[in-house]
Amino acid sequence: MAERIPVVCPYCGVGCRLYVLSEDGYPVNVDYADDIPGIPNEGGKLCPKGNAVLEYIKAKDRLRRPLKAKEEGKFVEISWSEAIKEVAERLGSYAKDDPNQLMFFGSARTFNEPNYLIQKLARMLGTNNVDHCARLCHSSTVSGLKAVFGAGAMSNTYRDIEEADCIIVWGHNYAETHPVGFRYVLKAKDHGAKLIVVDPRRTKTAWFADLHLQLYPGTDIALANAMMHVIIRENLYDRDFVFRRCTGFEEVARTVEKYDPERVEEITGVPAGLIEEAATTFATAGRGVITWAMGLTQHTHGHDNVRALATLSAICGYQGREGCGVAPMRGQNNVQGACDLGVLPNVFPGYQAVTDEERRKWFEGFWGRELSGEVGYTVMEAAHAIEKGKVRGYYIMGENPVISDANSNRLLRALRKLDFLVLQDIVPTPTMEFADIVLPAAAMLENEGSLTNTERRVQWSFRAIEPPGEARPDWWIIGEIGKALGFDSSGSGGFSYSDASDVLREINACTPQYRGITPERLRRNLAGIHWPCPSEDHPGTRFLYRERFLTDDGKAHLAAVEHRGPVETPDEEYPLMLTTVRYVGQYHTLTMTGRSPSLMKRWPMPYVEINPADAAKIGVRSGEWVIIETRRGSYAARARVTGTIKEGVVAVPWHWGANVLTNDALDPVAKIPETKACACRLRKASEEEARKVLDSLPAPVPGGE
Ligand SMILES: Nc1nc2c(c(=O)[nH]1)N[C@H]1C(S)=C(S)[C@@H](COP(=O)(O)OP(=O)(O)OC[C@H]3O[C@@H](n4cnc5c(=O)[nH]c(N)nc54)[C@H](O)[C@@H]3O)O[C@H]1N2
Ligand SMILES: Nc1nc2c(c(=O)[nH]1)N[C@H]1C(S)=C(S)[C@@H](COP(=O)(O)OP(=O)(O)OC[C@H]3O[C@@H](n4cnc5c(=O)[nH]c(N)nc54)[C@H](O)[C@@H]3O)O[C@H]1N2
Ligand code: SF4
Ligand SMILES: [Mo]
Repeated sequence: MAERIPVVCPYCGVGCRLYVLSEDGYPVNVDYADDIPGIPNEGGKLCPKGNAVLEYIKAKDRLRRPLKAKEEGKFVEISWSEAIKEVAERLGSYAKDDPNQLMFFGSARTFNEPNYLIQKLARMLGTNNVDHCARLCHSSTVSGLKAVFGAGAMSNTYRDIEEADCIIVWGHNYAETHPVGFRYVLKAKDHGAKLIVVDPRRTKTAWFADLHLQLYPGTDIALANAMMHVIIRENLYDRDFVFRRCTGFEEVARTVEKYDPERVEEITGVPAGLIEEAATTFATAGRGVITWAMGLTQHTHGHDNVRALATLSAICGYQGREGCGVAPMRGQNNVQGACDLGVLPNVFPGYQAVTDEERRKWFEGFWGRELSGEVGYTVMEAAHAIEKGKVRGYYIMGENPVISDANSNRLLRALRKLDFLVLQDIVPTPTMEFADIVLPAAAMLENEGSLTNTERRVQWSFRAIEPPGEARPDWWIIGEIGKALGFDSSGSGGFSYSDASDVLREINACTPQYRGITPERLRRNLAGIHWPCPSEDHPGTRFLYRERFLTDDGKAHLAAVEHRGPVETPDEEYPLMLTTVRYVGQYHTLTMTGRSPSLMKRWPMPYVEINPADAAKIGVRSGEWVIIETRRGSYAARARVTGTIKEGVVAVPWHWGANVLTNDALDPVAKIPETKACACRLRKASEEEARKVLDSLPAPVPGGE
């Protein structure tokens, strides 16, 4: 008789629950969690990726034993004790010389507990050089929302989306990238809510929209300012809320005055009448939510983009009550948790600044070590620091930068210069080619721990099956390295833990938002608990800012921001604007969905979306090959000629390696690269030419099925 073990889906930030049917540690099937009330995926619904979770788990090429490189890309198996000893010795020797030569990457793909431990390890070694993929994702949200509201997370939950009267989905292909979460939008529509979508493409999400604002990439601030212009001009803003709970309104009003819809139509390509209608619909709805994702954040002005939307939400008074709020939809299954637990170069767990002397002293007492107060490198800064010889050792737990970082040709050159790379993953990846030591991790379903979904909801996922070979839980691996480095005391100053629950108890003790979220409570309550949860008898928090914002003075700091476009705009040489997107059935760098036969069958390859007018100029038809070129690299894919994309814009999914094309220019505050807008050119190609381009690039699924 198979056991039904409750787990959390290992893919996206919706955090769907499902059961794994397990027989003696071997997975026989998945089952819907339709009998657990209150979970994010009501009724147990799953998307195609959730349904296919057992396929990658069983991949034949899973990592089973620690490996050591003999020469670049060739490995021999070694024992765990040899691997741990070597890693600890190397990390220790860099740390002795200068700890800032080291860079640590946490993982939004694994539990809270190992993420807590990796930042603790980095900090105890003396560096704040620790970051993770949130930098390529929602770092603009974290910094932008912190500036306006005092906290970087979703202010509400799915229930508020369902209860809203108007929802703006901004730069977010919600229906494809958070498919089960999109049900809450559809339920809101059932009770009459209006849906406004802001996207250069007519996406699956836009099919459901009442209004689709098809803007030109990188013009979001102009559009948001024009909407605020209309709302203020027509007196539709919430005077009382603005007066009582916000600062900075006058400057916003002055700034948006010049963004009249006619002028903004010229910048954005969105008809002025549509801008007026969207502004009026949103401001008069009564209860409004704005969701956003990568179309908004991945710009050199991502921080300002986010501040503009937060300001739009606040002037309408859409904060601190039911059916309202801002919902930046977090992408990875545990990216919220990795941020919460301090896998960021500027904060300890619970967003406590490393530069705040009092907080630093507290952690020095807690971990029993002197800690650095210098803000560390972000993901992209670390890659650039390798070029200058400043960073020499990388510890990567569960990231695949060779495919996911912007401007990958530049990254490849940097990685060749790196002295020492440890990679902790569940399968071989293109990044492994550069590794000196590879540590095999148990995958999510083979492991237990807590993770935090996009709604700040912390859930426990149980161990359902046996890991392959000698693969070990991520928390165990970091713990062994910590002990081998001599951090072996049994209290909070060491790395001696008996299980993941033990680590979570330490998190409870140092992370105010997680104080009451104990392993015992999570194991009992399968629907999870939303942080902040200050004590064990606290039920958790559905929405933030009921009475005050989390800024120093308790007010929302409205932001007046000016439009500025992407750093690279089309010109004669590169006449088109390129953006990069996702498919519902593929996930990121393909390490998991690329090993899922059912998903590969339905979503087998990338297509370049081209507007018919642009396609006609190069004489290309759907299905034919094109080569895309930017100032940084070349890529090839088959064309999909479609009127759903704006003229002058082309879109390509980045899952298969399109980051050779993208721009690694950074937002000055969020340090996010501009992966959603750069100049490109296209030409029609023969299959042979196209294959030649692709063969020169790292293959996303080495030796996969
Ligand atoms: N199936 C699937 N689901 C996923 C993922 C996945 O890889 N596959 N990844 C997860 C992760 S980590 C994340 S962060 C989320 C991302 O989720 P999304 O952000 O929804 O995903 P994207 O397709 O990258 O981008 C969203 C939209 O932004 C639009 N866009 C491009 N440029 C601009 C612009 O300048 N302005 C505006 N307003 N829109 C623009 C694109 O046309 C696209 O439709 O998805 C999560 N869910
Ligand atoms: N051009 C372009 N580039 C982008 C984006 C874009 O929209 N356009 N989006 C960006 C965004 S939003 C994100 S979030 C990043 C994602 O960038 P990455 O995080 O680098 O991408 P993933 O494929 O999710 O890589 C995670 C790695 O973790 C491994 N893994 C999975 N489970 C576990 C586990 O339990 N333990 C361990 N140790 N490893 C595990 C996987 O096999 C994989 O190698 O990419 C960014 N890159
Ligand atoms: S919506 Fe996200 S969490 Fe839910 S099944 Fe799909 S990938 Fe998994
Ligand atoms: Mo992401």
